[in-house]
Amino acid sequence: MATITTPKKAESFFTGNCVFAAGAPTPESLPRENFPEIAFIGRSNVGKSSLVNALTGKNMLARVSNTPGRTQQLNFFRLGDRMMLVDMPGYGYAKASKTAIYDWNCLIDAYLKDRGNLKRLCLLIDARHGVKENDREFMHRLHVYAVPFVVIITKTDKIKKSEIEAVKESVEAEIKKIATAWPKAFLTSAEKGLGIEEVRLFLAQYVL
Ligand SMILES: Nc1nc2c(ncn2[C@@H]2O[C@H](COP(=O)(O)OP(=O)(O)OP(=O)(O)O)[C@@H](O)[C@H]2O)c(=O)[nH]1
Ligand SMILES: [Mg+2]
Repeated sequence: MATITTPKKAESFFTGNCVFAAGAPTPESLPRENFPEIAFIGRSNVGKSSLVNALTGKNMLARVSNTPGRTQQLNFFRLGDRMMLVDMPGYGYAKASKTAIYDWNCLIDAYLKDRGNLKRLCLLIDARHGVKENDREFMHRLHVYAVPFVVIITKTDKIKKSEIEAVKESVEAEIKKIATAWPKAFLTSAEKGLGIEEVRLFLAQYVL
């Protein structure tokens, strides 16, 4: 099996030609293409769309917003003919209606339960907030559905340098209880470009 071992190669792997391929607001509209997929999920406003942009080096690819709950469908971005990156709608948006939460659950379940080409799910955690109860519930769901996932801590530029390691340790203490979680969490800042190389190197191995 080929491997990507240098940041330069991982960068060119992620930053090549990338296009919006499909948006899926309902289970029926999930695209049937069979490219290897990497998906991004987490609480509303955690920085999913920003991370997709940072990984691909394209600021305007996924829509970033100050308004939580902005991404409301699964957005599929195709990188050449290598893989898809999937920007998912977040959970925990305080103003979401009951119907919207029900629809979200149906869509997310449909995707997670039956996606043989999903190579790795990235679960994002905001460095300022750590793991919240709805993150725990979501991790439990991933465990039940046997979905392998990796935790990526976002917005590390928003906390003091001295606090970063403690956040990582507390997140890792949570995920080591879950069999389908990668035991180490990644520290990133999409804003400052921190940790992006490491995440690219890690993810590339699952799509080759
Ligand atoms: N300081 C800082 N701000 C960030 C970072 N990543 C994202 N943000 C900001 O956080 C806000 C939300 O970012 P998004 O990428 O839209 O978050 P999201 O998880 O896709 O949000 P929804 O789609 O609404 O669930 C925006 O104002 C971003 O500019 C980061 O690493 N550092
Ligand atoms: Mg988004």
